[in-house]
Amino acid sequence: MKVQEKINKSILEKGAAYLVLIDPDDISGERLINFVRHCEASEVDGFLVGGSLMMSNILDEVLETISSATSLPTILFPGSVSQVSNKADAILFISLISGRNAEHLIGTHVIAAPIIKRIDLETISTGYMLIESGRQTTAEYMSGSSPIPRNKPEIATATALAAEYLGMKYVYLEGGSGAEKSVPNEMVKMVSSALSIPVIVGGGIRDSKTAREKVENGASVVITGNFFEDDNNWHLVKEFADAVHIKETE
Ligand code: 1GP
Repeated sequence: MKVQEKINKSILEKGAAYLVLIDPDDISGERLINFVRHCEASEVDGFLVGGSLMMSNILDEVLETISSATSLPTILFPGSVSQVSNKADAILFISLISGRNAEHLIGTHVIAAPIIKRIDLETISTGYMLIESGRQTTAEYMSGSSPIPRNKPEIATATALAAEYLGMKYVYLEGGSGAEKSVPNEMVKMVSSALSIPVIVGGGIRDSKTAREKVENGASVVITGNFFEDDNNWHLVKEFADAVHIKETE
């Protein structure tokens, strides 16, 4: 089964899917093995791997480590073309549709496409939208684009609709890793109600209540990253998964 089908199956059966973002700069080796096993036991649906600023050159190694420890899918979440790897199960083929920077809309994609074809990697076309979240995030700075104002859900909705009409498979509302504030519930609600494709929400989600609110407002996929970089929080992975899997806990 393709990765996209697996995610859609989780959405259908559990109400929403919960993916954990792994930044290869932050975790590797035995600690990574323990973490992914713990996530699988806690009913996480898969892993995003990547980041807007990757300092180390260990992407392949990290992907191999994850695959050796779990059968959950690994999905590249690339901050740049150098983050394409045949060790992943799929790649979120993201176009930064909230910005007007041509490189991030289509430029880097042209460079990556032949590589993806050659390694026969599943692509999941995703409209990626940065949403203002308090202070400036790494994704905003690195992409040289300004986010959609958090009090303008109608701009987010129009942008997301355009993504759907362009044939994209998902829309990702991104507060940015470590965001001060998560994407506003009203925006999640307006965008999700207008769309027939799944809406992914991530950035600045640090408690299960917030994760649940995103699903209650229409999110089909919730992503967390930073929060579980601290081992002291690992015991809460199951609580987050349960909060996102709304059909199983209602
Ligand atoms: C970042 O949406 C993801 O791209 C996750 O954000 O690290 O803030 O959980 P956090």
